[in-house]
Amino acid sequence: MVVKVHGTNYASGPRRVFACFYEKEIEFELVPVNLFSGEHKSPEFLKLQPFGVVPVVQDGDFTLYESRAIIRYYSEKYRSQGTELLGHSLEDRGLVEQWLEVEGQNYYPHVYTMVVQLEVHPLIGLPVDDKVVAEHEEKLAKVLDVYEERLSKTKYLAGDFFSLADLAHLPFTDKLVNSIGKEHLIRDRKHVSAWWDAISSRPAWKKVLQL
Ligand SMILES: N[C@@H](CCC(=O)N[C@@H](CS)C(=O)NCC(=O)O)C(=O)O
Repeated sequence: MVVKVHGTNYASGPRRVFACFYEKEIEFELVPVNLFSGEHKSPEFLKLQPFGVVPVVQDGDFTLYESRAIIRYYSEKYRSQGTELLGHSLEDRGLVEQWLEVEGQNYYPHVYTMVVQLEVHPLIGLPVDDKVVAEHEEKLAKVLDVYEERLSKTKYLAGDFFSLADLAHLPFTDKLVNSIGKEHLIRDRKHVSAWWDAISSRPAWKKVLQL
């Protein structure tokens, strides 16, 4: 059965799910949700996702939201199909989970705030608060120093294998590098830069960008 993904081809949460589905070779259908007209706040959509954000997936009778929960679920469900994204041992799995948490708790909040300021505010006619951008850039730089140290020892975050932890970083790192003019945060760090080149050149991610 084809999995329905309610979302958009340009939003980062749905893109995280598409990247996972392409890696795992899971067939899906994009059900477009118009964020600009506020379709995601409509009573009908709120029945699927009560917080009014995308993505949401519908797989037969099963409905799931939160992009990181979705990618964890499908990586487990289709463990033996497509790319193995959870590692091969329990310790690998522990490290995948650790770096998934780091993405969600330490990395994403700073990049998200910068994207809202530098990309979303100009789109909707709000001023950019340079002080907020600078504060989050400084905090993100410290987080990336930890990544640099880690990636000087292993090719990918959880070890020498590509995993869900790396994949989870794709949509917002793409924003950093290609949309909001903060590529230097990645390029100034030799190992982070090589890691970004390795993960962003994967065919699955290239397909997401072409969606
Ligand atoms: N933690 C949620 C975040 C979802 C989220 O913020 N989605 C954005 C698009 S990437 C959205 O729907 N924004 C519309 C809004 O906040 O009104 C997830 O990862 O699924």
